[in-house]
Amino acid sequence: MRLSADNIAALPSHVARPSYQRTSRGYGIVHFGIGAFHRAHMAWYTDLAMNADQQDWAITGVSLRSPDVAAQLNPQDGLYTLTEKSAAGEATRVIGAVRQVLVAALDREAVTAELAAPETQIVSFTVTEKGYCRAADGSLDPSLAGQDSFYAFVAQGLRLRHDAGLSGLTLLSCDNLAENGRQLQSLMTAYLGIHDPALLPWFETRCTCPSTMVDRIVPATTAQDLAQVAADIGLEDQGAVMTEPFSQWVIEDNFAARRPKWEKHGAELVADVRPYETAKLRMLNGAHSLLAYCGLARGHVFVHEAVADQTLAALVKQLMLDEAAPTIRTAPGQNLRRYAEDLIARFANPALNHRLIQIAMDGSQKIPQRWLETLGENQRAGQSCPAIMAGIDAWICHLQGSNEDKYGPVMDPMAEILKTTLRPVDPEDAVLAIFGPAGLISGNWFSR
Ligand code: CS2
Repeated sequence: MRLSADNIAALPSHVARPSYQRTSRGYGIVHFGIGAFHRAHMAWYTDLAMNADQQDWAITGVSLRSPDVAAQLNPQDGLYTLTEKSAAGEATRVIGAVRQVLVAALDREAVTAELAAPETQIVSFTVTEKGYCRAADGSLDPSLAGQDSFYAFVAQGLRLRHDAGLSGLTLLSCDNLAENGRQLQSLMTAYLGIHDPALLPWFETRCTCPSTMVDRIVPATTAQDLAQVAADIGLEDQGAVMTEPFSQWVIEDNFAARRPKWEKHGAELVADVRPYETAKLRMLNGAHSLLAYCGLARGHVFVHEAVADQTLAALVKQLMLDEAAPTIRTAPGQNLRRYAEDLIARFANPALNHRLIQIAMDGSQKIPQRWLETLGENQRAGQSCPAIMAGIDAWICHLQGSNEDKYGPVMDPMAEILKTTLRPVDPEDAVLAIFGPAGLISGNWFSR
């Protein structure tokens, strides 16, 4: 039997659950990209807020194309379990904040109607780096941002809100991009400039795009995880997510309309997200990608195995402390040495089974903000970055198929072009060929 509103009361007592009356709460958020990360992060914070005193913040999740999450959650009335795992044990909680999942490709009108509903205040995104449809230089690529992209839905929803005299929306990016809010604002502006220029003044004055730093490690759920959850809760839960106890969310305090009081539940509202976001991208995500490519090259499968390898642990510390940290302008009280120690401890979590191959995907989209900004800043200061260069070397081997026997084809929107461009080359030449001023991806990393 599947978990649902009808049987939630019968769950074993160790499973925490929403204490609020779900059906009496209204909707307030539309979220694009309702994968495991959103369910373990923003939906979890929102559920905690609703469990306390925050009222009408139920989430409509949207998948752009895949019907999978809708099939997992809709028969369960949007309910799913979140299990926090560490060496100390496990804790499971049912999350009630998500109430429905729409598949945009199948139900265009319903998605637009949710965006245009008077009660909607926030439209948020975890669409991954490639979901922003950016060209090589980071600007909007109109050939990628078509009618099936989130831009088209949001533009239509905003147009309807404008015409109905409703409030603007907060567009909240929760993806691992540098200054994700600022990027979203300029990409959305570019989209409207092409498709609905008359809406631009309203968008600029009534909508906001705060930047956020999001952090929680959420490995893809496996069949074994689902079997364990079923055994633990006595019901089948196809939407279950696994994560670590740690979570962090730093949000620029710049909302167009109302918002839940997430800060009462651990989120930090700040004037400037950049110091946190830069540290997170360059240190956590930078180290993750290094562990992924170098770890796969050394035969490891999981992050905790790779970080237990002394050679890799030394390389990761070198990247974080010698290469990335000197490039980060910290906020008062931010201690990068302690941050690095905490990250190593999180990576070592033996209960998560976070696969290196999951992190290795989409390198072309991740590497600029994870490694290249560090590399560029060090180059300008006359410093070399041996750890990052080792990572690039391992990435090139990965692109050339070194892990394909074990894991199948390279997953990257640029896999083909990178594979053919990168016949065995020196890492420095490769960086220039891919990311240099006339490179395949963004230029100017080294002259900025
Ligand atoms: C990871 C991130 O898959 C990846 O590329 O580096 O998803 C990472 O686990 C999160 O950003 C942690 O907050």
